[in-house]
Amino acid sequence: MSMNINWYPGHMKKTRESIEKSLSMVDLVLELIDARIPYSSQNPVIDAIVKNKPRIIILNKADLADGRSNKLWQDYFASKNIRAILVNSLTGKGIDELIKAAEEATADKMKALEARGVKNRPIRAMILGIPNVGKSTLINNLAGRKGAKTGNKPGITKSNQWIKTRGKLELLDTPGILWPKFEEEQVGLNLAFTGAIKDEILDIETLALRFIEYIVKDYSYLLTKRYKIETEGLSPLEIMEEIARKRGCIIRGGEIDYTKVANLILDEFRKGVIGNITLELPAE
Ligand SMILES: Nc1nc2c(ncn2[C@@H]2O[C@H](COP(=O)(O)OP(=O)(O)OP(=O)(O)O)[C@@H](O)[C@H]2O)c(=O)[nH]1
Ligand SMILES: [Mg+2]
Repeated sequence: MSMNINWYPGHMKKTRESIEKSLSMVDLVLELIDARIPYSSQNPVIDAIVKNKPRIIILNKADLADGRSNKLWQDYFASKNIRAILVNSLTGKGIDELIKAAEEATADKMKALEARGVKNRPIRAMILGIPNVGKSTLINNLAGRKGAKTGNKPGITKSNQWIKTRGKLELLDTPGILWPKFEEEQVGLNLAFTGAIKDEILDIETLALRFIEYIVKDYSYLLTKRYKIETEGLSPLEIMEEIARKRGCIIRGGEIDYTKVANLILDEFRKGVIGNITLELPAE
């Protein structure tokens, strides 16, 4: 498998420099990752970029992931002294907790500022994450109706604007788009399964097959429930063909429409209708 990696190396240095510039203006980093693939959706150099700045991990799309796995990932990050909050950016679930965590993470700094006479300074934060992880959705939800830009603030680079949100949080209006990992094959697959990378790393039929092969291990009951099929003893290809028959993905002459069924399966996974699925756990 080869992913289209040509884009990244050329842009990585520039991207990193521009993020580092923005970072110098914020008190806190909100690192968005996808709760279904927390490892694969985490940028490899995030530690080096963020350094010692307070940071909160947002396990976004938690509504699509497996509840038990969400807890395991929270525990895992807690063991590394990083707070991870479960968020659904579409509904706003978890955002109150996020705001509270942001206040706690910056409390010392705010106290120090107050001691110097700076009162009620907003908490300035920036969102970082790979493409499609939900950065814009989160910003919109945090901003609510107050989404209008607040204009330039004196002393801050003119091109950057701040968005007021609930609580004392203010967000830099441009999130930092990090590049995804692309060295490991499983990571590439996970990113493709969830739709995070649009690059055609595999044809859609093979991708769907790899997906079935993977989820049948832990989530065969969800396939049974959704598609009313038995998976016991069937190969991934046979499972795909069963689903195709159940769902009418058949072309004239009674043959399986592999493209159609592959799209259907991946689409239903991405929408969460197959069920709550997490594709990787901390130990792996
Ligand atoms: N179910 C669910 N879907 C979400 C959530 N957050 C975002 N989405 C969906 O994920 C997709 C990508 O969201 P965006 O907010 O555009 O992601 P982004 O990180 O801004 O993407 P880029 O601007 O391309 O880097 C959209 O279809 C959103 O509706 C979430 O918490 N739950
Ligand atoms: Mg966006």
